[in-house]
Amino acid sequence: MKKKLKSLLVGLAVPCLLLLGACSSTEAGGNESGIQERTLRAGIGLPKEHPEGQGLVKFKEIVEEKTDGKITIDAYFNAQLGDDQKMVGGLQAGTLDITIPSTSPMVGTIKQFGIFDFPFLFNNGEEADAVLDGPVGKKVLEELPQHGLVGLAYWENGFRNLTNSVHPVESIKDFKGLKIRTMQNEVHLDVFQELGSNPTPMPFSEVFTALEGHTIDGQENPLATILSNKFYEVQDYLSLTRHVYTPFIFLISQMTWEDLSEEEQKIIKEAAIEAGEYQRKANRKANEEALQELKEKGIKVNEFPQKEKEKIKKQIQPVIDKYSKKYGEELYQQMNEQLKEIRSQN
Ligand code: KDG
Repeated sequence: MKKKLKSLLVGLAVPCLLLLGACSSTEAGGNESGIQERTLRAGIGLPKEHPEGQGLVKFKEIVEEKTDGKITIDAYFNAQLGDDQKMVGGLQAGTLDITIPSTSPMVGTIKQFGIFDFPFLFNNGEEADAVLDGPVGKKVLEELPQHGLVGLAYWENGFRNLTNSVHPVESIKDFKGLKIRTMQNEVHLDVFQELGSNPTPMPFSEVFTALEGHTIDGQENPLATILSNKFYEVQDYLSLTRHVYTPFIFLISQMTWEDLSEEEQKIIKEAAIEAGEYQRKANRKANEEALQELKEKGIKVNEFPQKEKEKIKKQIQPVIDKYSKKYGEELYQQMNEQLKEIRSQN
C-alpha cells in the first residue's frame, strides 16, 4: 500500500511541478495573456519640464491607468541614468527597460537612422511625421531587434538651431573656425567640418559645462532644449538655422518586450504611440513659445537667410552623397520619392 501511495504521490508531483514552472514562467511574463504586477524603469536625457519629459509623464499616466496600476513606470530625467548611448546600452544589457534618445547618436549601431540627419531634409514637422510614421521609418525600425532593441514610436526632438558665444552666424562663412559641439553622429561631424567649423562630438549631459568653460564655442539644438537647459546663460548668439530635424525614438529593451504578455505589449505600444502624438504637439507649441522667452532672457537672435541655406545645401552635398550610399541608397531614394509626392499635393 505504502509503495502504491508513494508511486501515486510521485505521479502527481511531476504535473504539479510543471504547473508551478508554467505559473512561474507566466508570473515572469512570457507571451501568456493577462497583466502581471511589474515596474518598468525609463530614462531620458532631458528635463521633466521639457516636452520629451512631459511625453514620458503622459506615457506613465496612460500605462498605469490602462493596467489599474499593475504596471508602474519609474521615470528618470536629466540623464540621471546616463547619456543616450549609455541608456541604450542599458536596454541591450537588460538593466534598463525604456529610453527615448535622439536617433542621431544611435547611428553607430543602427546606421539607417543616419538618413534622418541630412541637413534641410524636412520643411516642416508634418513632412517628418509622414516619413517617420510611414514605410521608410517603419523599415528602419526592422533593424532594431537584432541589436536587442524594439522601436515603438517616433517622437519629436525638432529642428535644430545654432547658438554660440563668439559672433552672430548670419551667413555660411560665419561657421568658419567655430568650435561646435555636435551629437556623436558622423553626418553632423562631416557637415560642420565641411562648413569650416571645428566640431566636437559630446554627450548632451556634458554640453552646459563645456559651454560655461569655453572649451567649445557653441552647440545646436531645438529652441525648447536651448531654453529648458538654460544655454542662454552661457551663450550670446542664437541663429535660427533650422539646419537639421532630429527625431526621438521610443525604445524598449527586447528582453523586457519578450517578457511581456501580448496584452501587456499592446498596452505599452499603444501608450508609446498616444504619448508620442501628445509629445509632438507639445513640442511644437513649446518651440514656438521658446523663441520669445529666449529673447527675453537676453540672447541675441538672428534669422538665417534662405539664400545662405541654399549655399549650405550645395556645400555639403558630397556629405549626403557619401552617407546616402553608406546608409542605403534605396531607402534614401524611397524617402525622397515620398517627400516629392507630399510636396506635389501641397
Ligand atoms: O534625451 C535626449 C537627449 O539626451 C539628447 O538626445 C538631446 O538633441 C539632443 C542632443 O543634442 O544630444
